[in-house]
Amino acid sequence: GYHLEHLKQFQYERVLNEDPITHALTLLGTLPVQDTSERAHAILRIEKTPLSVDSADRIIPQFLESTKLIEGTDIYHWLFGWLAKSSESPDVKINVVHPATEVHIRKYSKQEVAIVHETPALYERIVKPYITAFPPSRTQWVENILNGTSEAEKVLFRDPSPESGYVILPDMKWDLTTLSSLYLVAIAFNRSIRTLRDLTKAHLGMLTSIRREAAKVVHERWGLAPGSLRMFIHYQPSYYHFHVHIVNANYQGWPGMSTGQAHLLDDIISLLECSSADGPTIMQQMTLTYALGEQHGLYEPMKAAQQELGYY
Ligand code: M7G
Repeated sequence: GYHLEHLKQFQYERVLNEDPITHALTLLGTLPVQDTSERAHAILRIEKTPLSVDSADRIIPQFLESTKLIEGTDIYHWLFGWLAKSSESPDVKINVVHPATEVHIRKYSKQEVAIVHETPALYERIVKPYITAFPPSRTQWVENILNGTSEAEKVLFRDPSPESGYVILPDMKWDLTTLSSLYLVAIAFNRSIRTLRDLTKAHLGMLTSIRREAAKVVHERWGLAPGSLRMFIHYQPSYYHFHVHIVNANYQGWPGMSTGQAHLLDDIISLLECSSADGPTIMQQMTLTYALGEQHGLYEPMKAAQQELGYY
């Protein structure tokens, strides 16, 4: 497991990314591979945890060990503070990817993006072969969740139908506590849907069920009212196994919520409803426009194709 003794063997190589907004640092290094004498690349994303509302009344009297005045004037003062060691809330949340592949390292690296246009023809020629080339091992974590070998006790809803079923569980981005930044994910059992380009009217039942059950589960568990969820689908996603992001609508801080990448589940449902019963759906006929990071595997071929098509 990824306990302290294992993490302490991390050998630091370099910083992949820093994010002052989310107070996060992403590091690349190596960790020993279990039961071998080898080391493999490890990505550690270390993020300072939010201060919890539950401890608001104790922050000053009990949590703060020391302070240092930075500056002050008139009625205004700003100071550094050190939390007491005894504080019961964790200081950081650490996400570990190990062994990390080259694709992971590229995904977590700071990078510039470019807007590209993906016509249906470019989808067929460039994107589809790219998706198909991923080894199944890339979505092993999804298989583990679906067959119940990992995160089983975290599952909030399960419909086991192979065609239209799915599970809803907390996303690994979430700390499982801070309701204001709630983040769940719904993962389909149907393995044939790689992206929203594969969705058809036959999937409407599954999509509306996800919309309904997600709202129900957050109401029952956390008392969140109708309308408190923003549900969306990524294009491009990182993992080509169909899933829906389920996020507290009042929180905007998560990455991956920008225009072009996040498509509202409700809009996707509506686009399918507006599509003709036979023939390609609207999403299969559309040019999809989105930002690609320069480290993304599609960046070079898509950029070259933009020139051919006269977009650049
Ligand atoms: P995506 O749109 O394919 O990629 O979403 P993104 O990571 O660029 O957003 C995949 C979603 O699944 C993300 O929100 C991840 O945080 C989440 N996720 C990824 N993994 C490997 C796991 C996991 O092992 N468990 C859980 N619960 N969520 C994961």
